[in-house]
Amino acid sequence: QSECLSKSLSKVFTFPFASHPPLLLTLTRRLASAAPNVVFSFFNIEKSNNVLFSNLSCNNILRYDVSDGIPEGYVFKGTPQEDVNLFLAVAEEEFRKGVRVAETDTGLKISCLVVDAFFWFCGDMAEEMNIPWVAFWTAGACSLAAHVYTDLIREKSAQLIGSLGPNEEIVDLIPGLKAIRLGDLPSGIVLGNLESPFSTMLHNMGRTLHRATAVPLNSFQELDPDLTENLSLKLNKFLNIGPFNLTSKEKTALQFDEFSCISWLDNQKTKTVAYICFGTIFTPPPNELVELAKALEETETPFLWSIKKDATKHFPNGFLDKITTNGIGKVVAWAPQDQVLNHDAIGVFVTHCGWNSVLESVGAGVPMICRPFLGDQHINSWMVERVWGIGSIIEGGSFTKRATCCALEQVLSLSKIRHERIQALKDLAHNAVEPNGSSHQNFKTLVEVVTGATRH
Ligand code: U2F
Repeated sequence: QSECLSKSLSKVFTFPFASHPPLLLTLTRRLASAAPNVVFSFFNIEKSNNVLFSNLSCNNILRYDVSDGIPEGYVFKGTPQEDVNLFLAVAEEEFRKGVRVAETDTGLKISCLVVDAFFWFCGDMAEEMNIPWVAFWTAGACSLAAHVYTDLIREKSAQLIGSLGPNEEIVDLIPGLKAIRLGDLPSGIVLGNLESPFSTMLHNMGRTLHRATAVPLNSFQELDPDLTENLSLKLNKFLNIGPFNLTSKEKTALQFDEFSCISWLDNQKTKTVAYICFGTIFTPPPNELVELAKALEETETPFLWSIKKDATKHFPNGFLDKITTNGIGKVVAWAPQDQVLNHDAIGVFVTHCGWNSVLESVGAGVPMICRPFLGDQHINSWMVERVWGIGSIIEGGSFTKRATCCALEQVLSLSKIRHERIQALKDLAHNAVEPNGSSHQNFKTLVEVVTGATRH
């Protein structure tokens, strides 16, 4: 009983897709170790929890499974984001149920909600319970700003649509960002389906987030000083607490080297290898896989390619045999990406610009060739090429042999200016997580919110 009195309970809700669950769990682990008196109940769908908790034991983190919203016997129709939409339809109800379950299980009263920022409805839940709402944004300040300012962007761009194409730059469309192209905004803001469940969720999030007690994100403030300054005025406790790949060095399930990538890299020359990976959900269309493979052959670039096994059937005939014989490339179903990027042999990262990939590349000082697909990936790519100057977006927006050869040659023969920019950002990222660094200090503020040391 006395132990219970000194304890409190925080509830963590994760968006159960892509890299969101491991990131939310990393945040939870950091908080659980900084606040040993707080019990964290971690809510996620069963399939994802099975992976996350396979080799994790932590006294003050309790695992809870929620429904994925897939009705029994459901046959998938193959519509876009079908699994996500099914989950979103039940998410609020599942999480509300979860509050009661966690309180009954532990005998503790919930004192804080730590949730993926997507779940804007948690603002109401926190208000009803009179507890802090910590809304964690898993990506960068640039995409968050696009969602926070969606109404303003729609208003400003209303007259421009039709007269301006998706590739023309617009100045001052997003406060804190000098320029952007409409085509680089996350879809569902101005272009694409504005009414889909996903777009609606993000729009609601952007409108509600100012009510959150704290908005931490996986980034570091020195990367985006203007956006940080702007969003700090708009949101309560806007806290850059990353990059997580630098703050949390414990080996996660992501970091196992099942396919011996590191020993293969050990035999390659410094800064010569292209590492290719498009994150946890996307694979480029078959024709682009062929073009990319041909460009690697043409330029004789050594490469390590992480790609789902199923997709390798789209490679040009004989491609896999040839690279096995001449040893110029290695194709794997999974690579310990952060370790790979930090290997001396890596000269360039060919990426979809998912936020974690961008941060891992920045932290390792590796330039990028960007081939974004959706969501925040276009705006991240814009930042990489045009704002930070540490990579190139593939010309024409998709892999062709010609554009890919040019990009590989250009990025691998790194210019002095680009090299200096990359090194400078890498240093800033590493400094931010030092004990006196901005991210470290911001994390302390977050711990105060979660432990109740700061009233909301
Ligand atoms: C969604 O992004 P993804 O999960 O597709 O991509 P990333 O944010 O880049 O995260 C991929 C993570 O998986 C790791 C890699 C990253 O930490 O190191 N990984 C690996 O270790 N080995 C592999 O072979 C493959 C991947 C979304 F699509 C993006 O638009 C968002 O920016 C992102 C964050 O919200 O979530």
